[in-house]
Amino acid sequence: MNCRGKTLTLGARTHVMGILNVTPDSFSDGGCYLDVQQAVVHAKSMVAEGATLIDIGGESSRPGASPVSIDEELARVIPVIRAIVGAVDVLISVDTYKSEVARQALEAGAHLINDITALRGDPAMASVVAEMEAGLILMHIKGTPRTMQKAPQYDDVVGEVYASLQESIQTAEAADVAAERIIIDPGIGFGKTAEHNIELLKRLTEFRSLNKPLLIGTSRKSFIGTVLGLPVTERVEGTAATVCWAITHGADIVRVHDVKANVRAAEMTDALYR
Ligand code: 8Y4
Repeated sequence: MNCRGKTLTLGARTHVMGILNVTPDSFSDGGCYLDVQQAVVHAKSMVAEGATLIDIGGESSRPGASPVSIDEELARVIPVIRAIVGAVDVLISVDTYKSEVARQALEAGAHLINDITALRGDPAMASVVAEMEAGLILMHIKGTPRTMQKAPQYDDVVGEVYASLQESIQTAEAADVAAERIIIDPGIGFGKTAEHNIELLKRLTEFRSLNKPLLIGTSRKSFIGTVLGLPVTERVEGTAATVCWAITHGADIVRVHDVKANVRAAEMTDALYR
């Protein structure tokens, strides 16, 4: 897969995407030198631990989180992208559903857009990604980050997520996003109960017939806390178990906070499975 001139080789190994926190200190709206330097240090350390992609996000996608303005998101994310593109030699994805943030992020050197609305958040997103020849992650969400965990219900969670992703793929390709630059993601934790998340993972192989690379994000999520009865700080091993499972059921990329532990788990699983 080629994203803005940079190649990601899929199939031979699992790729680990490291999550970069870009939450500015409470007295600034982003771009502060110390915040940017801290982000660069974190990105470099994740690359040293084996991450081959870095996901940069300027708006919290956590349950109940409120949206931030375009200007605030740009102020947080653009200085960090510029600094990281010059500091590490891996793919940079930007977690945004806003087309103007996406355009400026790609101009600043990012390679792909991680759209947690799968093109349902901003009607201009697909054309920006197409024009810029960027990669596109289409993630399923039921509702919005603010509303998604208010008693989500499905008749058939796998069927509904599959159909929704299929529609988003059609939207992307109709807007001339290259078919080979699209990655799909069932959106673990986004408008799903613990039981829904577990069913999606049990039946993960069913997503293979969409014929797109598959990304899975389970890292530290609450369904792991529900199963193990552990707080967010104690979910590394539970996360690693889901990473191994996801790899053996079709995942190409895993999005994680704890890069070192999950790269080790992924490399070992690749040696057994691939
Ligand atoms: C602790 C800290 C516990 C953070 C949970 C969380 C995904 C994603 C997120 C995902 C894709 C998160 C932006 C949620 N999850 N993008 N983003 N796939 N593509 N929660 O699963 O990390 S944020």
